[in-house]
Amino acid sequence: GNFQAGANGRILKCFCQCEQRSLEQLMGDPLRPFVPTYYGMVQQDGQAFNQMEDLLADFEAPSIMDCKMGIRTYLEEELVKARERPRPRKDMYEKMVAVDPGAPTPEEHAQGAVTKPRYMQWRETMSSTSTLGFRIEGIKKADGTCNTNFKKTQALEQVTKVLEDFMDGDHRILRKYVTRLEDLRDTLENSPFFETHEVVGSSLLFVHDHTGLAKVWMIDFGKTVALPDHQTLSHRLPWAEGNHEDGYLWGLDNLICLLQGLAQS
Ligand code: 4IP
Ligand code: MN
Repeated sequence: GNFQAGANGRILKCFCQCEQRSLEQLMGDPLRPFVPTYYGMVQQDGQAFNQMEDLLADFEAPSIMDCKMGIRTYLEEELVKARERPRPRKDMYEKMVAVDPGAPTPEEHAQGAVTKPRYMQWRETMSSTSTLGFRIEGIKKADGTCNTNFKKTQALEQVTKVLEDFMDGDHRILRKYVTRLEDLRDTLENSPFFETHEVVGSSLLFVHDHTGLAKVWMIDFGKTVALPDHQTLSHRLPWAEGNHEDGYLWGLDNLICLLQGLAQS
């Protein structure tokens, strides 16, 4: 996989230059408390890794959820590349057909392949990415159960149910998550890094345990890129090709709103 065991309290993740650049800058940004501490690049068995804090270290039998943030899950440059030189992907066609055999066009069926942006956009519209600006990617609960079968979890009611189930109706945990996300939003709105970067394919990692510890971090910066000079983002405006908007804060607003609603029920 992407990970390897690291030293105590640290993990090793397959090296990615883009991720390294982002993590290094984030260590000097107000967002630092919401990001795994970065310990630099290391080599092991001839392979390069980014070494970072193991966010699960302080938990006892943690329950974990990964939410992918934003309205767009691929970079604008991938769209340009696919237009200039389309690279049909058989693997993505197969992933598509496995979920919905009717999804590919007759032409795509004949090719047995789809382009990456086509696949990514289809995933966005099948899930809550397009409608809510975030989607649930996976959950691993303290009891050992694992679920990554959320490709078609789109409706607000479905998403709400999954979130409720993740917290087993524990309002103490829920309130801690809401507070943490509100703090994160305040920090994002005042972060020089966030203002000047397009944050695509990044997730929020939710972790809690039976002791009542509950935290959220930003993870996965492999597609977090600096904007062309002096450009800044609102992270709330709709995306149109060329404006680089990622919908990150729009999604976070929706997520917070949903959880606040649950906290009051
Ligand atoms: C995956 O699709 C995810 O979107 C990956 O994003 C993406 O990696 C993969 O693209 C794509 O196949 P499924 O989740 O539907 O399987 P992430 O890494 O954020 O989970 P990229 O490379 O875009 O980060 P390919 O091109 O790596 O296959
Ligand atoms: Mn991810």
